[in-house]
Amino acid sequence: MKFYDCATAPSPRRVRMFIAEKNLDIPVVEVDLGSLEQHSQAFATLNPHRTVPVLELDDGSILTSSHAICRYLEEVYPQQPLMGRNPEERGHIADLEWRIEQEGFMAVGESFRNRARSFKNNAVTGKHEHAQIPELVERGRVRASQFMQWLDNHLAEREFIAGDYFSVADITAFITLDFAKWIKLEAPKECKNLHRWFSEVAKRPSASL
Ligand SMILES: N[C@@H](CCC(=O)N[C@@H](CS)C(=O)NCC(=O)O)C(=O)O
Repeated sequence: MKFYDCATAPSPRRVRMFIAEKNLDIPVVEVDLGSLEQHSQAFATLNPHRTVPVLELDDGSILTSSHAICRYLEEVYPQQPLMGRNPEERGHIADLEWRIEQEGFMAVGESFRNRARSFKNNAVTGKHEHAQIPELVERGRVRASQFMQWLDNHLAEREFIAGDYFSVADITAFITLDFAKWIKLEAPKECKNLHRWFSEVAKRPSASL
């Protein structure tokens, strides 16, 4: 197995945290998005979607999205489960992660990619050019703020996002809040539950990766 990572990007970080929480040792290949290595012939041949993370399996096939990679690793290494211990937990965690990804991560990404000059004609990942839409910069920020308010309320009655145990939903939300700093967005001080939860997750060794 080989994990194609990028130390500076949020989606691979999600997988990095997941791998660390499970104490797995998977060989890493660093991909330099800064020098646009994702568009090199070698990388585009491996992953035509031109994104990281990628997990290359021992049979040579690849997985190209963080959710699928985590799902696969959870199946192969069921110890220290992060995606639920029974069908109910698995269902709730999948539901929560979908919301965090759609309403948090995608909102931040939309705001970031439609503003940063380096993405002028690449507002969407991949080989096709897409112009930025300036209106999405503010809309993404508003959506991300609304997401933070929702998460703060959600955490009022829970230690972690899925309940009293750490799960992949915490990983996805944690990297989303750090990603939000790229658009200079932080949770308001009044979001006390969110701050309490964030500093708890930040203490985990996996959070420093
Ligand atoms: N849904 C995918 C998103 C992957 C993705 O967009 N990765 C970004 C880094 S966070 C990337 O590779 N970007 C390449 C580019 O901007 O050209 C996942 O969660 O793995």
